[in-house]
Amino acid sequence: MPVKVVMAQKILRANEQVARENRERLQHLPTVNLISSPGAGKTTLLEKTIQALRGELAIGVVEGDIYTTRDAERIAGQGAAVVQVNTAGLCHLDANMVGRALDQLDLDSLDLLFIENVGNLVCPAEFDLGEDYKVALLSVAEGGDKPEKYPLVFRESHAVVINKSDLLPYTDFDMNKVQEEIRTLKPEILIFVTSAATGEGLEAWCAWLREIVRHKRFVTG
Ligand SMILES: Nc1nc2c(ncn2[C@@H]2O[C@H](COP(=O)(O)OP(=O)(O)OP(=O)(O)O)[C@@H](O)[C@H]2O)c(=O)[nH]1
Ligand SMILES: [Mg+2]
Repeated sequence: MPVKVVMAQKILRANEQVARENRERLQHLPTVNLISSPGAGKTTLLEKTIQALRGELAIGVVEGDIYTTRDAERIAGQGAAVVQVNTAGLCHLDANMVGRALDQLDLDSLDLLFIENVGNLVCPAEFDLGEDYKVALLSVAEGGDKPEKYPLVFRESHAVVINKSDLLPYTDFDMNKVQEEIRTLKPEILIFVTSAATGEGLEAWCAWLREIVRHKRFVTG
């Protein structure tokens, strides 16, 4: 129906304007937008990342959730600055919601900002929030067909974290094949293989985070 298409374009155009304003506000703060299906391990990875970088990088988190504050409580439990955004039924964060969350954070006191998007592999990929990097998380327990079935999020992402590697022996997830399929969608994408449960692969992930912090400091002075 043509009316629906026009509405969607209007919504996305309005979002782009606010995303630009967010990007301006975040010009000195590297920002990573984490996107995955529900339960792939976004919050657990964030908890482990905050622990690993404690004393080194001041991390803030904007927590997107449809209704609850459970993830924000987990992040606050790690001592990081956190703002909860409840989307009240919406399946993704938009730039306006993130802008209001930024009002609640002391951006100058942070070295790195994460946005945990609402658990959903489809809608969040469409919305620019003003972040520097989208990172898609895929857990081995979800099945290896997800990159081909939900290509947009992988094409839009700078990096992919394949999480729950500790569960590989119990699944039919073919690590080489899935990585090939991801690289077919986006050849230059970075791929990290992690277990947020055991800590496997977190060093390489944290090394990349240190790198993007250094890079933005270098670029923006
Ligand atoms: N075995 C294993 N379990 C994990 C791993 N990472 C997360 N989990 C578990 O997976 C479940 C979901 O993890 P969360 O971190 O809450 O996932 P999420 O992506 O934040 O979920 P939503 O916010 O609901 O979308 C929890 O029971 C975690 O303990 C992992 O690497 N290995
Ligand atoms: Mg979560």
